[in-house]
Parts: sequence; structure tokens; C-alpha cells
Amino acid sequence: MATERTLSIIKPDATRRNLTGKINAKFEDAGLRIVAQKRVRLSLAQAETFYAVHSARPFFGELTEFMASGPVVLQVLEGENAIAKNREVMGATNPADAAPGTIRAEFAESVGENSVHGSDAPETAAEEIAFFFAGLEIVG
Ligand code: RTP
Ligand code: MG
Repeated sequence: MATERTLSIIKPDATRRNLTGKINAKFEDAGLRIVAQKRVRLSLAQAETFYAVHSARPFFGELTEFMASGPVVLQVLEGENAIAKNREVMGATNPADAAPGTIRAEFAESVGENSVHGSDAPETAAEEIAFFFAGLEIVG
């Protein structure tokens, strides 16, 4: 297994409830290292570009408005098998289906406001990291 990097976003529902530290503890306890991190407020245009793959879905407007509704924490997580490991720690998209102990089981409010984003494959991880971070901002 190779060391990988993945893009993580702590979403506005979680920053609003002051959960950044508790979520980061879940990543670190799972062996993921936070090698870049910044708190920003996304514009609607940035959220629309980031989630362009979902532009035809009925929830696109709701999703992008939510992502621009408050601060988010953008992160690069690094570790063995980091993409799959992060998605394991996150839990299923719908918190009602998320396994006990996962971030979404413990913290998510609904399928839309589900506390975290994580890249889903090596190609999307590389694209999503490059969308938000310059190389010098990532310190492994
Ligand atoms: P993410 O991309 O945020 O890591 O989440 P995911 O892979 O588990 O889920 P995905 O299918 O990629 O959907 C992206 C985000 O869209 C919102 N969503 N809302 N209202 C709905 O039925 C619905 N379905 C998806 C969620 O915020 C989901 O994380
Ligand atoms: Mg996704």
C-alpha cells in the first residue's frame, strides 16, 4: 500500500457547531496526518466549480448554497491508503446509514449537512487538492 493524499473539507454545519477539533481527532486517531489546513469562506462560484460533477443533480443548488453559507476547513490528509481510510472514518453520506463511531454517525445533521467531504479516488484527490492548495502549502 502506498502513501496517499486526499482532500478533506470540514463543512459549515460542523464549523458552526465548533467541531473542528473533534473531527480532526478522528482523523489523527485513524493514522491520517493533517499536512495542510486552512479555514476559508467559499464563494458560491467556488462551491459550484468544486461540485461541478453534481451540477445535474436535484440537490446541486442546496449543496452549493450550503457550502458557501459559512466557514469551511480545507485540509490535505496523508497516510497509507488515505483516500479509502478517510471515507471509512467519515462514514456513509447519509448519517442514518453511517457506521457507529464514524464522523457522520456522531456529528452529521442530515444527508445534505453531513459535516465532511472526502475525495473518492486518486484522480479526484489530485484535482481537488490542486484546486485549493499550492504545493508550498502542503508540508508532509
Ligand atoms: P462528499 O462528496 O461531500 O464527500 O460526499 P459523498 O461522496 O459521500 O456524497 P456525494 O454523492 O459525492 O454527494 C456530495 C454531497 O452532496 C450532498 N447530497 N445531498 N439531498 C441529497 O439527497 C443529497 N445527496 C447528496 C451531501 O452533502 C454529499 O456529501
Ligand atoms: Mg463525493
